[in-house]
Amino acid sequence: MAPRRFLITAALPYSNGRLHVGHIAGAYLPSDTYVRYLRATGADVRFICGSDDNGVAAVKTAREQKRSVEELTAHYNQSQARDFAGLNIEFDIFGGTHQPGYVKMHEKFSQDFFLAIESKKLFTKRKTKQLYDTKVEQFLPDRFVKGTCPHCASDNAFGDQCEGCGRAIDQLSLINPISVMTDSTPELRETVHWYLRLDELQPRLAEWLAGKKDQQSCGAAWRATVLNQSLGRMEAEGLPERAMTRDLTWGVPVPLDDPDAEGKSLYVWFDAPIGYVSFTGALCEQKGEGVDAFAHWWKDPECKVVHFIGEDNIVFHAITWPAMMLATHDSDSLQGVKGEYQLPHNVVANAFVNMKFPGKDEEKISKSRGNAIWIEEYLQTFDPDPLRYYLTAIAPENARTMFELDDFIGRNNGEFLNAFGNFFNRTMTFAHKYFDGKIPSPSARDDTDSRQLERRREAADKTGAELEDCHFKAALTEVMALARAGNGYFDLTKPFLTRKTDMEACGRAINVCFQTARTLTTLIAPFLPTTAEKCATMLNLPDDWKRWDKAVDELGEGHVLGEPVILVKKLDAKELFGE
Ligand code: B3M
Ligand code: ZN
Repeated sequence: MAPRRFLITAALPYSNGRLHVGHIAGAYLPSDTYVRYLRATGADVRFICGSDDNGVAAVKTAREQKRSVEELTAHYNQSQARDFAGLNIEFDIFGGTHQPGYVKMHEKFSQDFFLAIESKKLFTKRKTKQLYDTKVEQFLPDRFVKGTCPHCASDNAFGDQCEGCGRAIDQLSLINPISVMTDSTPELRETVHWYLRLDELQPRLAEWLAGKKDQQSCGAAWRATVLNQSLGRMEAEGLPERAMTRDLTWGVPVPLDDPDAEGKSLYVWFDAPIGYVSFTGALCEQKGEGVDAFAHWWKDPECKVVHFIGEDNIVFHAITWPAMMLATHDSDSLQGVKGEYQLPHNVVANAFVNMKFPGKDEEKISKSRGNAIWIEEYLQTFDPDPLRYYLTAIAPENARTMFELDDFIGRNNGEFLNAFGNFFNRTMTFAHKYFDGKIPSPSARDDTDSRQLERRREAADKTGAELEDCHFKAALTEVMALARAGNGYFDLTKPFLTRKTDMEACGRAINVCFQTARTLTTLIAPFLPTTAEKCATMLNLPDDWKRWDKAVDELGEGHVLGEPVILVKKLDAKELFGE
């Protein structure tokens, strides 16, 4: 049987800033964990990411910092790539929609996509009025205008989206619009844009989304927040057409031989998701398969496409992007037939993580408040795994959660070190002291032993089932429960006493502890790859130790162990914040 096939994407970070813990908790850590797990089950997976360079935000930041947009986006593209590597978030490719080496292919994919939709007559070209800043003589697309949200009255609304309620915004509906370039009140001028016929596509999109409510396999039913923000809103408010072009010279040029298209680019939310596809093409080329091999991942119903994103990206991944793909189809299939772009199997969105520092209130992570923990700074002092552990333990899968400094330290020292680290530590120490660094004989196991061994299988099954459904927090809880059960078994069988009275019973217990440790090594690997490597080296496991179906294999009597190392270090809050 052919292995299961997945194309996994993590939201393309805007290349106008550094990454903080909130970004990692949102899209990157869960996707990396999922990919590691899928590979452990033998699936064929490609994991795609890269920077989103064509945004208006980059133009704005470059302008503020008086550098070219090319220079700014290249700088952050590289800094983000370093942060991901430092956290062991291992994409198969980290491209960039405007980076040298990618931009040409990306433009081609984006323009072809635009033309495919145009040929299906699913764009309307229309004259419209748009806000214009007379001081800089420029139209003000998207985030270049700020104002009050017409839906929720938040003052934190931009010309594309409201930060308060997350709704997509038509800039002309903003109350009291202000140009962010000059802080002046813009005037209305006429321009021309191409609008995607979301209204026309709505009935099929709604039917497709409704089917996601009771999806059964991998990723199971879609998360409620994703369905609410897509299907729910669509049913409540209907879908208006949306402009897919901008008056902006930075970005992918509109590929039409039409004087009205001059000086215009594709909307960043049009080209950004196509980045997933163009980077797949670039990866195929790098692997010597040729660009066209991208279709094996994108245009084949046998491959499942899963997008990992933060909550503010839901509308674009669950409505706009599927609508774009549908708009290119010849068939009337809801999903796409072979040879057509396949709509996402799942869109996995996390909520935000707020920050809470000792003696301060919980607040949203923000650069201006200076309350972010930057990955670059974190990695100067710490290993990746304490952060990976904590961000999974507090994963904001259904609602916002809080990154609390004391809790971060406490969970590492009190929970991970105590349960997981100590179990390995005491088991290894025992074997080296009393059994010559080898696995002792299982001799005749009793019920307690069998129950503990059975417990391993249950843990592997439950952890796997939770991971299949993208319940990462629950999956980690299962792994930790097995570590605690291992400690419970150790305490109950008391090898530290039996070693003086009954060496056979002592060896039997230590043997079962090692079988448990072996299982824990495979189960923790998707979450904490560095820790798992250390475990595997200590246990001297065969090369295929990551395979999920090997997780409950037993280590034989006499198996030679590696040297014990410290698995989990005690952390001190002062190291991170120098209080
Ligand atoms: N650049 C994400 C953001 O809001 C946006 C994602 C694009 S994914 C195609 O940071
Ligand atoms: Zn709002």
